[in-house]
Amino acid sequence: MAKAQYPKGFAHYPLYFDAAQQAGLIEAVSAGAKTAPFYLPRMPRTGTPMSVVLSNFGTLGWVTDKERGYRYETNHPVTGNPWPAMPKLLQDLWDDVTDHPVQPEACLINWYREGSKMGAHIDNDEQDAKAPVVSVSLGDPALFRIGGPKRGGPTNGLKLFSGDVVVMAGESRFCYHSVSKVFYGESALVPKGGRINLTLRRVRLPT
Ligand code: MD3
Ligand code: FE
Repeated sequence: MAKAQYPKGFAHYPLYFDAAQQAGLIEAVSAGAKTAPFYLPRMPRTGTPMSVVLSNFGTLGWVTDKERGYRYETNHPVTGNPWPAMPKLLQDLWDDVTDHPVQPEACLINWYREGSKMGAHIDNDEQDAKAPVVSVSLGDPALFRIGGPKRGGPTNGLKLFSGDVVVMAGESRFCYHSVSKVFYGESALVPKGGRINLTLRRVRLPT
Protein backbone atom coordinates (compact mmCIF):
# COMPACT_ATOMS: atom_id res chain seq x y z
CA MET A 1 0.00 0.00 0.00
CA ALA A 2 1.52 3.34 -1.06
CA LYS A 3 1.83 6.04 1.58
CA ALA A 4 -1.06 8.51 1.45
CA GLN A 5 -0.22 11.68 -0.46
CA TYR A 6 -1.58 14.81 1.17
CA PRO A 7 -1.84 18.18 -0.61
CA LYS A 8 1.16 20.54 -0.41
CA GLY A 9 1.11 22.57 2.79
CA PHE A 10 -0.79 19.94 4.80
CA ALA A 11 0.86 18.87 8.07
CA HIS A 12 -0.26 16.55 10.88
CA TYR A 13 1.21 16.71 14.39
CA PRO A 14 -0.02 13.62 16.30
CA LEU A 15 -0.57 14.27 20.03
CA TYR A 16 0.77 17.85 19.86
CA PHE A 17 -1.07 18.53 23.14
CA ASP A 18 -0.61 16.17 26.10
CA ALA A 19 -3.49 15.03 28.32
CA ALA A 20 -3.12 17.95 30.78
CA GLN A 21 -3.12 20.52 27.95
CA GLN A 22 -6.16 18.85 26.37
CA ALA A 23 -7.99 19.05 29.70
CA GLY A 24 -7.03 22.75 29.95
CA LEU A 25 -8.44 23.43 26.49
CA ILE A 26 -11.71 21.65 27.37
CA GLU A 27 -11.85 23.75 30.54
CA ALA A 28 -11.49 26.91 28.40
CA VAL A 29 -14.22 25.70 26.03
CA SER A 30 -16.59 24.98 28.96
CA ALA A 31 -15.87 28.38 30.52
CA GLY A 32 -16.37 30.12 27.16
CA ALA A 33 -19.68 28.35 26.60
CA LYS A 34 -21.10 30.09 29.68
CA THR A 35 -21.13 33.45 27.86
CA ALA A 36 -21.07 32.05 24.31
CA PRO A 37 -23.31 28.95 24.39
CA PHE A 38 -23.10 26.38 21.59
CA TYR A 39 -25.88 27.05 19.09
CA LEU A 40 -27.28 25.12 16.13
CA PRO A 41 -26.12 26.79 12.91
CA ARG A 42 -28.29 26.71 9.77
CA MET A 43 -27.29 26.54 6.13
CA PRO A 44 -27.73 29.62 3.95
CA ARG A 45 -31.06 29.89 2.03
CA THR A 46 -32.45 26.44 2.96
CA GLY A 47 -32.18 26.84 6.73
CA THR A 48 -31.20 23.16 7.03
CA PRO A 49 -29.50 22.67 10.42
CA MET A 50 -25.85 21.67 10.40
CA SER A 51 -24.85 18.45 12.12
CA VAL A 52 -22.51 20.13 14.63
CA VAL A 53 -23.25 22.87 17.14
CA LEU A 54 -20.77 25.72 17.35
CA SER A 55 -19.29 28.59 19.31
CA ASN A 56 -16.13 30.71 18.91
CA PHE A 57 -13.23 32.35 20.70
CA GLY A 58 -11.64 35.55 19.46
CA THR A 59 -12.45 39.03 18.19
CA LEU A 60 -14.36 37.47 15.27
CA GLY A 61 -16.43 34.30 15.13
CA TRP A 62 -17.75 32.26 12.20
CA VAL A 63 -21.55 32.03 12.09
CA THR A 64 -24.23 30.97 9.62
CA ASP A 65 -28.01 31.33 9.41
CA LYS A 66 -30.73 30.96 6.79
CA GLU A 67 -31.12 34.66 6.07
CA ARG A 68 -27.54 35.93 5.97
CA GLY A 69 -25.40 32.83 5.37
CA TYR A 70 -21.74 32.24 6.18
CA ARG A 71 -19.86 35.16 7.67
CA TYR A 72 -17.74 36.38 10.59
CA GLU A 73 -19.31 38.42 13.39
CA THR A 74 -17.90 40.15 16.47
CA ASN A 75 -20.83 39.03 18.65
CA HIS A 76 -22.72 35.82 19.46
CA PRO A 77 -25.87 35.55 17.29
CA VAL A 78 -28.15 34.56 20.19
CA THR A 79 -26.79 36.36 23.28
CA GLY A 80 -25.26 39.37 21.49
CA ASN A 81 -22.18 39.07 23.72
CA PRO A 82 -18.68 39.45 22.28
CA TRP A 83 -16.95 36.09 21.85
CA PRO A 84 -14.66 35.01 24.72
CA ALA A 85 -10.97 35.82 24.32
CA MET A 86 -8.69 33.46 22.42
CA PRO A 87 -6.84 31.24 24.95
CA LYS A 88 -3.09 31.95 25.18
CA LEU A 89 -2.27 28.29 24.46
CA LEU A 90 -3.93 28.66 21.04
CA GLN A 91 -2.05 31.89 20.23
CA ASP A 92 1.17 30.08 21.10
CA LEU A 93 0.15 27.11 18.92
CA TRP A 94 -0.35 29.43 15.92
CA ASP A 95 3.09 30.98 16.44
CA ASP A 96 4.68 27.55 16.74
CA VAL A 97 3.16 25.80 13.70
CA THR A 98 2.73 28.68 11.21
CA ASP A 99 5.05 31.39 9.94
CA HIS A 100 2.13 33.75 9.38
CA PRO A 101 3.03 37.31 10.48
CA VAL A 102 -0.27 38.13 12.21
CA GLN A 103 -2.38 36.31 14.82
CA PRO A 104 -5.72 34.62 14.02
CA GLU A 105 -8.84 36.62 14.98
CA ALA A 106 -11.15 33.61 15.11
CA CYS A 107 -11.26 30.17 16.67
CA LEU A 108 -14.33 28.26 15.52
CA ILE A 109 -15.40 25.58 18.02
CA ASN A 110 -17.29 22.68 16.43
CA TRP A 111 -18.89 20.18 18.82
CA TYR A 112 -19.64 16.79 17.27
CA ARG A 113 -22.20 14.86 19.31
CA GLU A 114 -23.47 11.34 18.60
CA GLY A 115 -23.86 10.94 14.82
CA SER A 116 -22.47 14.38 13.89
CA LYS A 117 -20.50 14.69 10.64
CA MET A 118 -19.32 17.46 8.35
CA GLY A 119 -19.82 17.23 4.59
CA ALA A 120 -17.17 18.07 1.99
CA HIS A 121 -16.52 21.80 1.73
CA ILE A 122 -13.83 24.44 1.24
CA ASP A 123 -13.38 27.18 3.84
CA ASN A 124 -13.68 30.32 1.77
CA ASP A 125 -15.10 33.02 4.05
CA GLU A 126 -11.73 34.53 5.03
CA GLN A 127 -10.25 37.55 3.21
CA ASP A 128 -6.67 36.54 4.01
CA ALA A 129 -6.26 33.65 1.57
CA LYS A 130 -2.56 33.34 2.39
CA ALA A 131 -3.19 32.54 6.03
CA PRO A 132 -3.23 28.87 7.01
CA VAL A 133 -5.97 27.21 9.05
CA VAL A 134 -4.83 25.33 12.18
CA SER A 135 -7.06 22.64 13.71
CA VAL A 136 -7.01 20.98 17.15
CA SER A 137 -8.91 17.73 17.79
CA LEU A 138 -10.20 16.98 21.30
CA GLY A 139 -12.22 14.05 22.65
CA ASP A 140 -13.51 11.25 20.45
CA PRO A 141 -11.41 10.33 17.40
CA ALA A 142 -12.71 11.18 13.92
CA LEU A 143 -12.13 10.12 10.35
CA PHE A 144 -11.05 13.19 8.40
CA ARG A 145 -10.93 13.16 4.58
CA ILE A 146 -9.05 15.55 2.35
CA GLY A 147 -9.30 15.76 -1.43
CA GLY A 148 -8.18 18.30 -3.99
CA PRO A 149 -9.40 21.70 -5.19
CA LYS A 150 -12.24 20.09 -7.19
CA ARG A 151 -15.25 18.36 -5.65
CA GLY A 152 -15.52 14.64 -6.27
CA GLY A 153 -11.83 13.85 -6.86
CA PRO A 154 -9.81 11.24 -4.99
CA THR A 155 -9.48 11.70 -1.23
CA ASN A 156 -7.18 10.50 1.52
CA GLY A 157 -8.42 9.59 4.97
CA LEU A 158 -6.71 10.29 8.27
CA LYS A 159 -7.92 9.31 11.74
CA LEU A 160 -7.53 12.27 14.09
CA PHE A 161 -7.13 11.66 17.83
CA SER A 162 -7.47 13.88 20.86
CA GLY A 163 -4.51 16.26 21.06
CA ASP A 164 -3.72 16.09 17.34
CA VAL A 165 -3.03 19.28 15.40
CA VAL A 166 -3.47 19.67 11.64
CA VAL A 167 -2.16 22.64 9.63
CA MET A 168 -3.58 23.55 6.22
CA ALA A 169 -1.25 26.00 4.52
CA GLY A 170 -0.43 26.61 0.86
CA GLU A 171 -2.37 24.52 -1.65
CA SER A 172 -4.06 22.40 1.02
CA ARG A 173 -5.85 25.51 2.33
CA PHE A 174 -8.27 25.40 -0.63
CA CYS A 175 -8.82 21.65 -0.82
CA TYR A 176 -12.15 19.95 -0.16
CA HIS A 177 -12.30 18.22 3.23
CA SER A 178 -14.87 16.50 5.41
CA VAL A 179 -15.37 14.61 8.67
CA SER A 180 -17.02 11.34 7.66
CA LYS A 181 -17.22 9.60 11.02
CA VAL A 182 -16.77 10.26 14.73
CA PHE A 183 -15.95 7.28 16.94
CA TYR A 184 -18.49 8.34 19.50
CA GLY A 185 -17.81 7.31 23.11
CA GLU A 186 -14.16 6.30 22.68
CA SER A 187 -12.81 9.22 24.75
CA ALA A 188 -13.96 10.53 28.13
CA LEU A 189 -12.34 13.98 27.68
CA VAL A 190 -15.45 15.97 26.73
CA PRO A 191 -17.77 16.16 29.79
CA LYS A 192 -21.00 15.81 27.77
CA GLY A 193 -19.37 13.43 25.26
CA GLY A 194 -18.29 13.65 21.63
CA ARG A 195 -15.57 15.51 19.80
CA ILE A 196 -14.55 19.17 19.95
CA ASN A 197 -12.64 20.64 17.01
CA LEU A 198 -10.99 24.04 17.24
CA THR A 199 -10.00 25.82 14.01
CA LEU A 200 -7.84 28.92 14.17
CA ARG A 201 -8.39 31.36 11.33
CA ARG A 202 -6.98 34.68 10.18
CA VAL A 203 -9.96 36.48 8.66
CA ARG A 204 -8.98 40.03 7.64
CA LEU A 205 -5.99 41.00 5.56
CA PRO A 206 -3.10 42.42 7.58
CA THR A 207 -3.29 46.24 7.43
C1 MD3 B 1 -8.32 21.29 5.10
N1 MD3 B 1 -13.57 21.33 10.49
O1 MD3 B 1 -14.51 23.83 10.69
S1 MD3 B 1 -10.59 20.56 10.83
C2 MD3 B 1 -14.19 23.42 9.57
O2 MD3 B 1 -12.70 18.44 12.20
C3 MD3 B 1 -13.71 22.04 9.40
O3 MD3 B 1 -14.20 19.94 12.57
C4 MD3 B 1 -13.19 19.95 10.47
O4 MD3 B 1 -13.47 21.62 8.31
C5 MD3 B 1 -13.37 19.40 11.85
O5 MD3 B 1 -14.23 24.12 8.56
C6 MD3 B 1 -11.82 19.73 9.94
C7 MD3 B 1 -9.26 20.46 9.72
C8 MD3 B 1 -9.36 21.37 8.56
C9 MD3 B 1 -9.82 22.67 8.66
C10 MD3 B 1 -9.77 23.52 7.56
C11 MD3 B 1 -9.25 23.08 6.36
C12 MD3 B 1 -8.89 20.93 7.38
C13 MD3 B 1 -8.82 21.76 6.27
C14 MD3 B 1 -9.14 23.92 5.25
C15 MD3 B 1 -8.59 23.43 4.09
C16 MD3 B 1 -8.19 22.12 4.00
FE1 FE C 1 -13.40 23.26 6.91
